[in-house]
Amino acid sequence: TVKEMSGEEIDGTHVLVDALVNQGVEYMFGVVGIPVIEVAVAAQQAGIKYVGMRNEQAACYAAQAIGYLTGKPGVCLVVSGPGLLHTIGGLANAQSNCWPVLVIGGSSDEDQEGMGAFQECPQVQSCSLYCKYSARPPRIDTIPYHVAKAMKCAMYGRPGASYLDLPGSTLSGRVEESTVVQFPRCPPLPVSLASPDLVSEAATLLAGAQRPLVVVGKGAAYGRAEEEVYRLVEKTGLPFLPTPMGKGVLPDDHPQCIAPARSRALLEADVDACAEEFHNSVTGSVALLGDLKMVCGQLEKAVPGSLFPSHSPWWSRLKEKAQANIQISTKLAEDTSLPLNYYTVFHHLQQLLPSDCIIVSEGANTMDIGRTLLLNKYPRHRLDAGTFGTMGVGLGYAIASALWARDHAPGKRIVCVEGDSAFGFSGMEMETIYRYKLPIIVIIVNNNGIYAGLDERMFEEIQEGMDATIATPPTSLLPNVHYERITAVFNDTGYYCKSIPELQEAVNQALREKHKPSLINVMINPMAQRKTQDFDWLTRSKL
Ligand code: TPP
Repeated sequence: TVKEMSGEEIDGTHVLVDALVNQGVEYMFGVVGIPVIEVAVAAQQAGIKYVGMRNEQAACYAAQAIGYLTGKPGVCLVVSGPGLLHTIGGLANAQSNCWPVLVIGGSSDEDQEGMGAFQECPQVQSCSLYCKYSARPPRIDTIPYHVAKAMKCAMYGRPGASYLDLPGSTLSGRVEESTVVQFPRCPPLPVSLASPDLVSEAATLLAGAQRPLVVVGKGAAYGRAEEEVYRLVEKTGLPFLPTPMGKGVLPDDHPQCIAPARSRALLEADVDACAEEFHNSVTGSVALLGDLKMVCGQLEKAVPGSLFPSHSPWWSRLKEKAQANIQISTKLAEDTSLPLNYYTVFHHLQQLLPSDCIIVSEGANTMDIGRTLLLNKYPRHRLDAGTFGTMGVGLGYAIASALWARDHAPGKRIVCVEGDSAFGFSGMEMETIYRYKLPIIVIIVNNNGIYAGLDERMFEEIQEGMDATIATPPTSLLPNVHYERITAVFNDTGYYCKSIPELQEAVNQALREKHKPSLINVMINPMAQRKTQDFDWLTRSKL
């Protein structure tokens, strides 16, 4: 632990770091400056793993991904004013995903408040909209209390974000060490069962349902309920549909996984189980509130076995649609003509990637089509734009995943599949990845634009003799950008692929290089599209 500073005194920085260690914080991500440099240094000295990032937003994404993977918040450490404001997107994303995170912001000295202090900003108020708990410890000796409370708020109930504001004067101020009382580590989350009457009611409802569906969300992954969900699904024979990050709670290739008929299943289902929110869009008949592990166990005991044998009409209807959809994407995937399309690229990536890799993904088409073709076998092995649909999360999530894998699952690979626009939001984190030698494979699916772009010839024609700001489509990015050459500034070589054999060689080589990052730039047809969707109601605005 941390030593006292001089004689009987200790400064606010070390009280803070002691409290973080005491609460079991393992990872800290941040961008340092006044007044938090000393916090990062003291944290490292105390054994907290510190990762210096290039932007606070990405640092906040990384810290919350650690929260998702471990159940314990990662810390994001930032400076006052703009540093803190850059984390707001991250805080909102964590709240939306229900992932625990603790942001710690330095702030201007208290005795200068209201006098135009350096980077002065109403930080506690700014964060309070996007946090479960946002506070400034009023005195050094109260820091441990507020750290304990911030950690508890991030983890208990519905997980989310906490913010603690530490003025420079508090961090550098000193108190007698004997006046500081450390708070005990936050006990594990209390869990509850659902009401037994409601469980029986739900079991009866399920037994009488015509078109039931289990929706497996990322809450099941976060709550480590994989075994209980598995037993419930296996016993009942119910079809299940994973949400994007619920993929892998049960393996995607499980015979009851109905993801290929996702739209039909959602459209026609009459009973949902394991839904995260009650009565939000449709008033549910029975709502079971409790810890998912416990409630699935209760429900499994209450329902009869083999409720939905595979020859029931509902199963036949879902399977027929799943078969048809698989056929369409297989046909698209077989088309290896150049330039490549999304389906061909993802079909081959699926063949090449190890089944236990963590897949991080963002983009629009890249993420949506990738989700259907890149299969997950294990829980918490897919991290993507999530509930809030946030672009820019990918590299931060990949960095957190790589650290987690290094410490808890050595040898596991992290593959970050990015749209070219999505990559741009946090692209400079490639330097972070190289600095910490994280063996992440970043694959950019490059279509020269947001959703779709233009080829070089069309782009030149459109801009010719025109004001570029009037002529260039807002969805366009510069065609044929060699993103792989970014690696040259880190003294490395990336991969530029236009065909499947080139992609295969690049991915295989990147997988062989187990101790270094790789960046693969795959060019696809700028006009490549998703297959047409039967039901637009899933994406259509209700207003
Ligand atoms: N800004 C943020 C922070 N989040 C967003 N979701 C958007 C903007 C709007 N948006 C949605 S997807 C996307 C953008 C900018 C990028 C899509 O392009 P790309 O990543 O290249 O993937 P593609 O669809 O081309 O495969």
